[in-house]
Amino acid sequence: MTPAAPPQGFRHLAGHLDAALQARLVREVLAGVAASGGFFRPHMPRTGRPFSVLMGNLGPLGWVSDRHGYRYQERHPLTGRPWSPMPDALLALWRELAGDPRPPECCLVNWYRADSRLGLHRDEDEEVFDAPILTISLGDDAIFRIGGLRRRDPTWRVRLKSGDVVVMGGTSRLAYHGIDRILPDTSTLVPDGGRLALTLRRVRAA
Ligand code: MD3
Ligand code: FE
Repeated sequence: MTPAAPPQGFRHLAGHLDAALQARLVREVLAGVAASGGFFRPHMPRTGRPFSVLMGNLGPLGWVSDRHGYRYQERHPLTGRPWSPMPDALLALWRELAGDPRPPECCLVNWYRADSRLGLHRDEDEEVFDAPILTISLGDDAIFRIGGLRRRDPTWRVRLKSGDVVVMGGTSRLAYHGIDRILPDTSTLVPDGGRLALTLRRVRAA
């Protein structure tokens, strides 16, 4: 069964970013990721299984996953370099849409190719859950799935397109969600193809 609507606090702003801003974000985000050491492939803590998604981070804290667990850290796991700063355009979107006076501390950059997926999970490695999560989709379309607070709750599917912004506040902040699949070659925005998802999070209280 599919619920009539996604959880309270979920907002899908379709087509929020114009083509020029999308192109600027791709350029600035890829330059920032390259400067700290490039994309890395995370691994699942218990099994060591590699993610099919490549990751990078921008901002003071970056999310990483390896045999030791999931965590936020200040440096790239392979180069030890600090993450590059978040582009101003991302901070401006947060100010416009997040409704929280504190800036985001992490922009996780997920790079999906044709066969990449992200299984159903909750974002719960942060120390605070009172700020929303904001996600920007760039490049190929994706089938996004969002459910409720329990893994077995019914889920709801949304097709995310380049330039869409999703805000997860309220109840939806801790809802199960994932990316079922990418629709390859539906966009030419990303130079090497695929989809970039930029996920902005507040990690710490102060
Ligand atoms: C709903 N990323 O990085 S974005 C993630 O497209 C993540 O890369 C997906 O899930 C992506 O953790 C989905 C939308 C998203 C992000 C965080 C959420 C939806 C969310 C947190 C709570 C509920
Ligand atoms: Fe997530």
